[in-house]
Amino acid sequence: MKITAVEAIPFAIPYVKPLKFASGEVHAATHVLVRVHTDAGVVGVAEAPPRPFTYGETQDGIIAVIEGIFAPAVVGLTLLEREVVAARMARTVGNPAAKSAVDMAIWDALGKVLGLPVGDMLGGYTDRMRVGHMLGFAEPAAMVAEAEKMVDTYGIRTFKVKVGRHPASLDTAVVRALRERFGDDVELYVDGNRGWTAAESARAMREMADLDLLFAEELCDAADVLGRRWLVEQLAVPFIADESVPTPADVTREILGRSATAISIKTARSGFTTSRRTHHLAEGLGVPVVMGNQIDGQIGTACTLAFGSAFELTSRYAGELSNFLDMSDDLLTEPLQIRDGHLHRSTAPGIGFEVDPDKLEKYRTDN
Ligand code: MUC
Ligand code: MG
Repeated sequence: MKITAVEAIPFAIPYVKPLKFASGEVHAATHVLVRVHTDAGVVGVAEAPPRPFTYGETQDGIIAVIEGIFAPAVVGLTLLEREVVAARMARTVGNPAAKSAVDMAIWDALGKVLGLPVGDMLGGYTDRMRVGHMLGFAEPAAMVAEAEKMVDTYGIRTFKVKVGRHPASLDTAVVRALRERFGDDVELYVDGNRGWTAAESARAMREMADLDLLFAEELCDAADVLGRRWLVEQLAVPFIADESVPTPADVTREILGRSATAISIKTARSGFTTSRRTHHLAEGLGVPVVMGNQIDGQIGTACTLAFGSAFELTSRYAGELSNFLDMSDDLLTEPLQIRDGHLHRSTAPGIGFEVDPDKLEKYRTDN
């Protein structure tokens, strides 16, 4: 069960439709495939999505830190020594997506060696999650049309609407158009990716007060400590901390500081080992959790699904599990299938997916 090598392979898969939001845009999945090899012959796999606009990581940087620091630190450890892996990687500041992919690939390998699905190893609460879809910036009519397609084709009925533009009426018009089109048939929430000030956020939320929003997420900069607390105090809906809570300590600070009242857990930035800590903390603090999307491909989505379905708290709300639909292709032998608004997790050992070697050959960018 010993780790013998860790590979970091860059690949790029274009998006059919780029995702645009207040802090950036994504036109291609320029991710890193991480493979953890073991002396049992089993290989664990996960992917790391670089998000320079959120965590400062780049594709080259992820490869460099894995090859130069994390691989030498974990080779020789067993798959059961996940806390030792976490402690050794924690000696390096930052690099959340790189650390998470190494962690999840180790869990994948462990599940494969034991013949158990990782979702069951983590908690086994349910075998499925409700799917929520993230609507990126576009004209109101195009965003409504995309939501219609998601309802009709996949049965998705929860939408996170990207906001944070100027003027804010561009965004409030979209949310209003969605509510008018679908009535009470859909759940709607908004994510500002820090695009507005606290005052702009408060004004926009007042404009949308009659639209029955489920949550508001990271509308303004958490560094504006008093402004954000002032905003959160006046909201009638839970305020999700996302970019501001990559670590459990950040969750404690935001919740106890009353500048957030819910959190997003993203396995792409906290893997399984740290996400588990974050989940237990959220449970203890009594705050709602939404399983977020780091603009993941299908591998990342399978990871989110494995973790989100493992606990009651993480599967209570729809998880953001559908943005891979915007990609032109992916790496899996069997694509994830959203049916009736749900994704079911695989019962196969490990996280439950297989990489197609021909697809990897086609999309890897290091050959
Ligand atoms: C999200 O929830 O914010 C966009 C930027 C990022 O870091 O994640 C995505 C989705
Ligand atoms: Mg967000």
